[in-house]
Amino acid sequence: MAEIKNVAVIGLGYIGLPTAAILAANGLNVQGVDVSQRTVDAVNAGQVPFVEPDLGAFVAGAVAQGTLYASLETPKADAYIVAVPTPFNADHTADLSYIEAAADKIAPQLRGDELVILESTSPPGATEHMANRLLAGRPDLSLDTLKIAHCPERVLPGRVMVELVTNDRIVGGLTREAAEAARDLYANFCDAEILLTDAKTAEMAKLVENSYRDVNIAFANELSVISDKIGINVWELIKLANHHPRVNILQPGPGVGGHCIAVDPWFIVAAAPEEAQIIKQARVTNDGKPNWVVRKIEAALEKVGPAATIAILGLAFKANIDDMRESPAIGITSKLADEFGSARLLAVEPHVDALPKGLATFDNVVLSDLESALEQADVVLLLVDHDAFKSVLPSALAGKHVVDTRGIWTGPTDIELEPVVAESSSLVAS
Ligand code: SAJ
Repeated sequence: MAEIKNVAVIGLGYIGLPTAAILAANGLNVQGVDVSQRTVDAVNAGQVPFVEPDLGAFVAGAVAQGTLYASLETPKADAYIVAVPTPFNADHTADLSYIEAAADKIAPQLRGDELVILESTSPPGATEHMANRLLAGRPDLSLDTLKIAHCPERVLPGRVMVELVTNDRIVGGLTREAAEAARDLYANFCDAEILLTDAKTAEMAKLVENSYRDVNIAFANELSVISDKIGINVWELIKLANHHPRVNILQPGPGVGGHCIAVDPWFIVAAAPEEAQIIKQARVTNDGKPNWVVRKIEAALEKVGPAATIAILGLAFKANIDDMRESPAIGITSKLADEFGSARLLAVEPHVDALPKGLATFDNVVLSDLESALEQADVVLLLVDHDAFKSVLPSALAGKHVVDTRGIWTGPTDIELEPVVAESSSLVAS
């Protein structure tokens, strides 16, 4: 195949746009494609429609240089990178309709020797499914010349522009030639190892990485529920256990959010429902944690009365970002608003200036600033460990009922031991 000069990136979201921008910054001609006119216009104006450090400078630079251009239409190109959403259906199976739609637009543009990469996190077999869809649209072509590969993204939101360069990558080809062509394309910007395998193993590797984290967070969440029941501080417990050279327990929280870890394990469960027992239980455990938090607030309201004011600190799915997708904090807040109609909920989220749609419909929820929420609250519920909350003084919490789901105020502490009565004489052999 001739050298790749023109790349089309389909889907200009959290992964597609950074990938398009970094390829363009490394000398390739990149056309970004999106179904949203708003996204296309923003990119062509050199702007980024969401928050991601350093991405703005990459996009503005590439657009100004003329190496990045966005449009609604899928062009002819030497290589295609498909980075569209793969949400799950109500039964937890993957919805591949966005991948199918992208393939249907690519097929008519193919000459026959292009590289087509699926980057979207996908269930095992999705790359083959995309290939079949392309070939159904173009029965005149075949995998003898067309190169199809899967190259899952592994970047952490908030560090995308760094991790695109520094993270090792896995490339799975439907053929060896496809894997090698994809490796050469990613080598334009990736300084780390690029490891070749087959497409299904690459699909599973991505799902397994996120499931590994989900299972380990579930272990921490289970420990937090057990510790609460037997009356010990879970953060102190984990800190101590992690002193063992081969133990590294993660941190409990109010549940697992984001668009990856709370979603991807279900693709494995759907592929092997009988076999994926631990992976499925981890999802159930983590999805059950928000309800446990709601019950903690119910217990607090039994003490302070139903007409209490509750300060809810944090709505994002994790610390120091504005992303609320699949955030357990949103689910917990709406459940509280729904179940405890006489309570007043003051939601504090320093990274946004309006309540998300799901919460704006409740009369008893308002967005508040930290100081006034703490001042008025009878109950303080900490859901996200934003830096802004770490400096809250103990005096601001005095006399209030505190539920700290992230352990930023309540642990790990230096536990006060019972004073040891020095009966030393009896221990010394006389
Ligand atoms: N969480 C805990 N306790 C912990 C760690 C995380 O409760 O000890 C919670 C967070 O609060 C959050 C959720 O888990 O609600 C997920 O956060 P995260 O920081 O673990 O992960 P994401 O979703 O931001 O990004 C993950 C990353 N995957 C892994 O670390 C294996 C990232 O590398 C992937 O690229 C990304 O998913 C993705 O796109 O798949």
